[in-house]
Amino acid sequence: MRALVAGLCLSSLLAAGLAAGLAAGCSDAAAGGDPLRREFRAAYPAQATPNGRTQRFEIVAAPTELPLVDGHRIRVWAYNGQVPGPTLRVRLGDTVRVQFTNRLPQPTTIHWHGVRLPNAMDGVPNLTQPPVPPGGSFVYEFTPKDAGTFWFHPHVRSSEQVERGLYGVLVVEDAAPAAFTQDVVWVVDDWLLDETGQIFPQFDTPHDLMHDGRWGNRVTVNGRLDTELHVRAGERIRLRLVNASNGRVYLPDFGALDVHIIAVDGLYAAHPIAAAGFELAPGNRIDLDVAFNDYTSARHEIIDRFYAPQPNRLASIVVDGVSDARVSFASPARAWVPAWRDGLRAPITHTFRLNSRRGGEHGIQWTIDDHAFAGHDHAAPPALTMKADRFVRLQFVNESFRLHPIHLHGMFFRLLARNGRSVDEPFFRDTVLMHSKETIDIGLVPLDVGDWMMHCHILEHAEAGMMTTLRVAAD
Ligand SMILES: [Cu+2]
Repeated sequence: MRALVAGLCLSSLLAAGLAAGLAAGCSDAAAGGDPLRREFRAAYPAQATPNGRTQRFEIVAAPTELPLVDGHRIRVWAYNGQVPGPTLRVRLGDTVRVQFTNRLPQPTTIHWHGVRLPNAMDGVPNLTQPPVPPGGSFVYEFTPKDAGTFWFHPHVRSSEQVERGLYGVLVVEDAAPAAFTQDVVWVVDDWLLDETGQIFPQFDTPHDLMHDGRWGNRVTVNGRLDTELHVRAGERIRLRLVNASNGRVYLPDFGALDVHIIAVDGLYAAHPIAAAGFELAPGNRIDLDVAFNDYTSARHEIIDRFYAPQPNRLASIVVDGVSDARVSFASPARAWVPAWRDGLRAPITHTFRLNSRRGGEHGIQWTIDDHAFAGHDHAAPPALTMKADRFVRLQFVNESFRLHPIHLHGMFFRLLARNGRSVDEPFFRDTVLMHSKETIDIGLVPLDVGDWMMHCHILEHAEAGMMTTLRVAAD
């Protein structure tokens, strides 16, 4: 209701002039008279709305051996003995309580990627919590503010720990979920296996650091080369794709299937979007609405075409038989997403320059504004302080030739422009892929106070310095 009133106010301001609009009681103190802030409205809520129910989970990180990829046994590090780790499913309003135990030979943490939560639960070592030592434990507890597809992974030596198999999915269902006939999670990952079929044991190699991180020689969905989803004609499913790779970007091709993106990085889009052409960078998620209206049996191969000369088969969808279900419902993709057409007229709050140089323990460092982040930098002042509840325009200049999927913790943003040309993405993101030598502009209204990481989600680049802290200060 509040959003509707704000919308009417905005149009009446435009139609009737400022004085009339203010006289009608449309001034919004929190917006500070800023039309871009006003346009944000309550695109996503400032506060969680707990329903009083707590969902308790136990997660143990430990080395194990599992039949993965083509089914042979691979030594991995896993959450609860699974790769991918468990999918934690909760309803919007539930409180998530995770009793975490570290049985790895290294310290670790769990970061809840994309979840807007209290800063102390964000899982960043030495910034929001001490690392959990081997044998140690930690309790994560938070109430998600958004329904959607999120994932979790370590934020300590992540280029090694994620690559060894530590990642899982957090699905926050709507309070009243749409009537999809199936709700399926596909975690996409690649593996660099050596000649013995085990995980190549050198991490952060000079090759990986100088290029786009560690790209594997096997591409799997849910840890397997042979993932198949069976559906019946007439079904309409929700398919949640998560890219858990260290560095690889995917461009999924669904062939003749009727596929629409309904959510990106957790949050619903303003309307369903054709799925073709979406670059799923490390950290990104897309939720797909797939309708099987063709009543002939068929086998559909889902192919990654990001690197055109070497397409990768991701998984298959097999349509067989006819469903009794009669599914007809409106797409849940109908969120309020500000267009921010005037976003590029707002002053640039800060321009971040991304580049590399020789030096550091790996021989190459990845830098933001000529600074390579090191662990002890958590004590240093943040790169930028933003005021909560104010529109901010950030610009990123990729001065390098490599890819950089830039991820912000604790907030969502809208992509405003690539290379100065405005883009119209009807959705928020928490991760955006920057191409070689590209400049992007993003707009956001940070809501959650605290120190939040911003880093490249190519984990080797982050490990070699492409990481920094943004502070959101109370207004
Ligand atoms: Cu990068």
